[in-house]
Amino acid sequence: MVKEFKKICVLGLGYVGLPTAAIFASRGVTVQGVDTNAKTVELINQGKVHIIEPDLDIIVSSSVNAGMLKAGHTPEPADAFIIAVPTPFTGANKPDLTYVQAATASIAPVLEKGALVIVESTCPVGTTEKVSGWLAAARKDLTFPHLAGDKADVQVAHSPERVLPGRVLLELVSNDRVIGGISPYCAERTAQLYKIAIGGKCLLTTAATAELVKLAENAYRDVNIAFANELSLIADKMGIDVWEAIELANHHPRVNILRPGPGVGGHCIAVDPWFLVDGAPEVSPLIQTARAVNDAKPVHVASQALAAAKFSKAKTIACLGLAYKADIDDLRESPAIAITADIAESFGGPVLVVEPNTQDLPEPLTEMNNVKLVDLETALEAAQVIVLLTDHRPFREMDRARLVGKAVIDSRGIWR
Ligand code: SAJ
Repeated sequence: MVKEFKKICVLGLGYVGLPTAAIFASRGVTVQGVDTNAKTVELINQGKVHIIEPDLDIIVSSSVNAGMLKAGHTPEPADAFIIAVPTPFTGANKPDLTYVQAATASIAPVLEKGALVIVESTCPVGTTEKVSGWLAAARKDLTFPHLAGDKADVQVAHSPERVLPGRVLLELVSNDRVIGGISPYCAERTAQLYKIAIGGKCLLTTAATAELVKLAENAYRDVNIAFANELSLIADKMGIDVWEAIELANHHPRVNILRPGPGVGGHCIAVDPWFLVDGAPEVSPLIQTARAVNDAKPVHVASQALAAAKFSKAKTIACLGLAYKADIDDLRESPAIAITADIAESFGGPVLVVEPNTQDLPEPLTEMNNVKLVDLETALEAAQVIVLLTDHRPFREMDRARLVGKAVIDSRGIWR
């Protein structure tokens, strides 16, 4: 008889794990969330959240209050385990699987026959098979699908998250899911679980294909953003408004150029293409070049700001926005931080930072004594150069007359 999913365990209560845990809990599944961060666990058990994401606070507090979601540090036995921990990259652009390995090790002792293990973390091709191997090495009393196929005691699959920060709860439920099993039954079983919570289609394939699909999606976006960023440099050189040019080009029925920006940030698009490159460095020149183009954009924006400050003999510069994109609090890999640090280092004078979604400056800005976090009003009052780095709502909606007489570097094209 097929085992029901009465209790699941979600490992990693971050931008993906916490919404996933809360959605399952809201659908009547008992959920244990596991995180290594004591503060995160404590906050969630109080029904509170540690990240800004629309409606997440409501669904977490109601699930915790209903007794369906509780957080802890060590996994308990469950019918399914969803691994949603970070997969960062090292300084040499190599994937770092330490967190996935630690999460796998933590569930091995509590695995029971019939359990399902899903890797949701974005990972290099071959990782899910490794997870199955690591579990097999730790539990000689159970069989695993990389050796036993459909007949294995434990099922292992990859189902990459594809949700867009800022729209996570909506996309979690409505996006189609790619589900890759180490064996076909692993994929079927995973689809049975997700169907409890999601309305999108479940598209079944192998674990390795699902891993490649996820990486391809983010590399595709990175390459397309690189095109827009390169175009912005070309247009700047020619004295042409890139935003107008793109708007006009996009009237063509088969052209859809993305938006140039200060560079690519976040934990996904700036990272995942490297996982593809790492797997096939000799045949991925386009993806590598796109990374280089996007990584060079922050240097360009910082030099534009410094040139404007020199030209206008500015005493104070304001940098608006630190998050990697609009209306979220995520600062990971944010080009805005690197740009602000570059400006502060070369300028020497006061650099006022406005970031409505954070209370504290992140490193390395904390160590720079000419950088200060202030409110929008103070920045607009004091600065002669305004550098727009993140298109947060308060910046989009502010009175543009406040910019008159100032040098403006609008890296997102919101004040045209
Ligand atoms: N960006 C531009 N120009 C654009 C679009 C984005 O400069 O036209 C920049 C943003 O400012 C940001 C970065 O790119 O710095 C990434 O932002 P994003 O909104 O494109 O993507 P993420 O990183 O927030 O989420 C992506 C999504 N992937 C795709 O759209 C293919 C999301 O669906 C994935 O689930 C997520 O990565 C992930 O977790 O992998």
